[in-house]
Amino acid sequence: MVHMTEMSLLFVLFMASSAFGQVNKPGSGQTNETQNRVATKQFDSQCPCSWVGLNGRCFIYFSQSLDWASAETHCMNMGAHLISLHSDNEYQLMKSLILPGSPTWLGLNNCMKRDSYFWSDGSKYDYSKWNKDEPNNLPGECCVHVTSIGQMDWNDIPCSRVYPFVCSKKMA
Ligand SMILES: [Ca+2]
Repeated sequence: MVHMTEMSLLFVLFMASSAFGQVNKPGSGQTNETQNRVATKQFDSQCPCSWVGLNGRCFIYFSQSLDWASAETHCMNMGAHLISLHSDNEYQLMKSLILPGSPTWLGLNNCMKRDSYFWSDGSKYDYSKWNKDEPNNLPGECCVHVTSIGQMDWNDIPCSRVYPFVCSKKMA
C-alpha cells in the first residue's frame, strides 16, 4: 500500500515536472524543487487543480490587477475569499505563490471601524505582519496589501487601488 502510494506520488511528480518542463530553465534547481513541493502539496491535499494546500486550506494566486472588492468577488465566485493569514507558515506560502516583490491584496480591512480589522472570510484577526509605522490610517486607507517596497510586508491603502491577489478556501 505504501509502495503504491509512493509510486502514485512519483507519477504525479513526473507528470507535474513534464507539465512545467517548458518553464523550467537549465540550472534552476530551486525552481524545480519548489514546483515539486507545490505538486506534492496538491497531491497530498484535497484542493482543486492549480490550488496549493496547507493547514486544511487551499490557496491560489491571480496576477490580474483588480480593486479590493472586485478581487474579493472574484474569489467568492470560486467559493473562496481573499486570503486570510494566521501564521508565518501561511504567510511564507503566500510569498512563494506571488511574483517576487509584487504588491498583492490580502483579505484584511478596517473599513467598517477604524480600530477593528477583520478578514473577509470571517476568520479571527490573530496574526499580522505590518510594515514599520503601518497601518497609518491615512484618509481612505482601509484595505491591506503586501507591499512591493521596503519591508515588503503589510500596508493599509485605498481599496480602489488595483493589485494582483490570492484567494483561499477550506479544503473540500
Ligand atoms: Ca498605509
